Amino acid sequence: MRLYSTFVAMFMALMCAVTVSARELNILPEPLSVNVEAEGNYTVTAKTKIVALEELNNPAARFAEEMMLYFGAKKPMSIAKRGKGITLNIDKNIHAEGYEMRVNGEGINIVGGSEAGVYYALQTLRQIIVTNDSVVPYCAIKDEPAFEYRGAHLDVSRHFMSVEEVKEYIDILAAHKLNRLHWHITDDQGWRIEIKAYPELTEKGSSRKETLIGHGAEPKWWDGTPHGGYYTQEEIREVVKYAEQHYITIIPEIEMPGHSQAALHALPWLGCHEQDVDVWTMWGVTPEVLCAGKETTYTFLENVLSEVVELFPSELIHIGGDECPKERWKVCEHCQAMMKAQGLEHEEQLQGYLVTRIEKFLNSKGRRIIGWDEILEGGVTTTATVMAWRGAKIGAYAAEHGHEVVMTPLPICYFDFYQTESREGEGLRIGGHINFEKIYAWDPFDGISEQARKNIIGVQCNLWSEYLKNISMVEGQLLPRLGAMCEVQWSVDRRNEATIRQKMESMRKFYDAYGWNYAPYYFDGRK
Ligand code: TNX
Repeated sequence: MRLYSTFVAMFMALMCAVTVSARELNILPEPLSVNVEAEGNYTVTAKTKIVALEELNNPAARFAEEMMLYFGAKKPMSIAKRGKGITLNIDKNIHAEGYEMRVNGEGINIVGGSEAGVYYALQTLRQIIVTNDSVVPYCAIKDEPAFEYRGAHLDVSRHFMSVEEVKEYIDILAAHKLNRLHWHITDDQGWRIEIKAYPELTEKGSSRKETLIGHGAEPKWWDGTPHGGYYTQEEIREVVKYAEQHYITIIPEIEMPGHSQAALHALPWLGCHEQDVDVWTMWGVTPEVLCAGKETTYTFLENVLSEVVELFPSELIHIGGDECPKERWKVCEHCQAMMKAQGLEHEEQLQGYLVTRIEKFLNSKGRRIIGWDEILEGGVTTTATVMAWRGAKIGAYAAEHGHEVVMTPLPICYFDFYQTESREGEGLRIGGHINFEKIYAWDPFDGISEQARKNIIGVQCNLWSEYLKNISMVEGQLLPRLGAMCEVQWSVDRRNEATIRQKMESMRKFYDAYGWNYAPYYFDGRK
């Protein structure tokens, strides 16, 4: 009897080993290669040691914290200089954001191309642990990203998100191996960053009286509730540091010369006629824009940007540049005089003049500009990076003409859009329809010549918050679609339609473990 039960136990153990080792690891985004060389598992617990030298303390500490949340432990996993467990090292011959990970009876051995590479290996490991009940099958993984720029945007002007909420957003991006947060901190509906030279910007420009209800069809209704909020410079520094610790660069966006009504409310002299305007309580495109004729506007922008570059180490600074109606400029004596003085024939060129002048200023500070694709219309030079939003064709055009391009075309990357055809149960959203499948099937290189492809530095999804009032709603728009997006960003050529659904089912466990909100539609099979 005893012999029989021993035999059964051995047989069961063997069966388990086979099933676990042979199973798909479900890593999202898809790594470069995954090999299962031997049968067996290594189980990670709250007591497993992380073995790392001082220089890898940051990725080790991040992982230790992230695992503590999962294990529900009282203190983070311990980090030691010697011993066995999860070993971290750097090998500069590996791609800077890449890594190699080997799991066997000795433990888990990770070698990254840099700190960031080690961090991404640990993100992969975290996924396996969380979605596989702490059991890590013996395996050898090699990995590196397809795109250098893997971004998500967050609009905190239309609805303010607290420091804690932005940090949670950063956590989600990091878990999907994104490395850029495009932070939209100024717009018509609220100026959200403290600028010491102009306290009025946040004193007056950071709150609006009320917000439009619905899509604003006639008759229009407002909610009668003030909405506001801003970040002190200290808070900005805190968020930048948090992002850095998660290997995410924050690209701040200071909108100009359009989408600036909140600044115009605070400082009316920024306008062509010193209009008395409110922090906007509607959505869309306002005719109230910064005057591009007065020298005081340029001084203002330079002073603001001087503080911005002190707060954000990002080489790229986003200067907006989108949706700037020219009605005010056409009848403004200052704008017309500036056009004459600069030999400009039409107002689009005046916008080009403003963008180019600001570009030169930022260059003098050692930074480069990125702007929405309208900046092409004003005749900007190829030193500017273009964020293609009005369509992939514009991105292709910019790439063919020598600009570095971030692809974020509206029909694929606007995560504020509805997620299902029927829109049933979704709540009010801005419009459109983008489901998981559409993003997953997208080829960001479509229509771009072989030689211009190198100019596509990356891909980004955008979270405009007109209809997203808090981080939970933002998350419901971001997840699970970010699952599709991150595979385009990190593993564009390695995507596999046959396995993605199973991977996302596995990711769902991960989202649940960290308490992140996600939309049910993809999982329910609703398109
Ligand atoms: C267009 S994309 C805008 C934003 C809106 C968004 C809504 C872009 C450069 N401008 O101001 O929030 O559409 O989807």
